[in-house]
Amino acid sequence: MINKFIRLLNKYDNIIIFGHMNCDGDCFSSQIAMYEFIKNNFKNKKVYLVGSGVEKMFSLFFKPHVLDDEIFFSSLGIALDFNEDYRCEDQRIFNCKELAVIDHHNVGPHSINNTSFSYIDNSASSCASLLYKLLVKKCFKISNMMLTALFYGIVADTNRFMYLENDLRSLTICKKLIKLGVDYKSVYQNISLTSLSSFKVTSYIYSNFKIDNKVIYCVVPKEIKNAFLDVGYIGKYVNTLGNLNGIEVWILFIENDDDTLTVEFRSKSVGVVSIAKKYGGGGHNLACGIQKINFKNDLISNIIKDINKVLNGEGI
Ligand SMILES: [Mn+2]
Repeated sequence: MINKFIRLLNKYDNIIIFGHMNCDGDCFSSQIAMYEFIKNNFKNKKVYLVGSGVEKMFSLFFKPHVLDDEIFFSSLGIALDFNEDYRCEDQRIFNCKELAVIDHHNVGPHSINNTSFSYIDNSASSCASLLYKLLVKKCFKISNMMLTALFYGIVADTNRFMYLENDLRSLTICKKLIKLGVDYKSVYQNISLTSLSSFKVTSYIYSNFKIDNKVIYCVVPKEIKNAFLDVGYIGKYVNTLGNLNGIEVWILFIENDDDTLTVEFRSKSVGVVSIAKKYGGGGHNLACGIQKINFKNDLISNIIKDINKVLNGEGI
């Protein structure tokens, strides 16, 4: 497989590396690792990395490149950490002469076709682990930055090895990467960095939660939501409430501009999706929600009452 990839690289003087929209740690790390690989093993080629990247990672690695439109037409494009066309952040990928795709997501209905090289393995925990298997070989020059990026990608996509699924290989890979000299402390420090807005949202939730028996919840008013639009969907902060000892269910109520509520439910072990469904929502047993519900005075207290009933083994 590596020979086919190298033959493809050899055909081009210009190579551009693409990532997906809402670039994440694995995607940007994979782009960095691929850039380093090509730069260090193909001295006569021009290689570029495009997209937004992940800002907090710039101090550890470098910023993406800004390119004029013309160069794409004579370039090889490499898509990393996505395989569906609409997921590519820089749609100029489709001006490239040929494409290679390396990804660990399921092949979707909009998967890029007509690729000259495709390495998709959805059993891998990260795109970075695929790049390790493909590129880290004795015959190549492998820079320390490339190794650090591969380690970063695996740690980011497994959420620090919490989501290994069936991919224990990524643990073995990380052990090898640390033996090869990766400064894992600097990676962990960088991964833990958070933005001021994110910090403020978290601190709002920590200062305004309420507890009712084994249920903890917080209401986020629209003024707070609108003051921190840059953090994205506030509902993803629901797990801020999930670690308190003795708590079984944690809920975030988010007020929308039209005075409706969006609700995120999480539960340690007792299924609560029946309650989400009762109020017009749905999802999984332990992670569910309501997209939109009219905000009436007693709504929140009714939902909390229902959660307590379910926790006590009563019907709702
Ligand atoms: Mn990924």
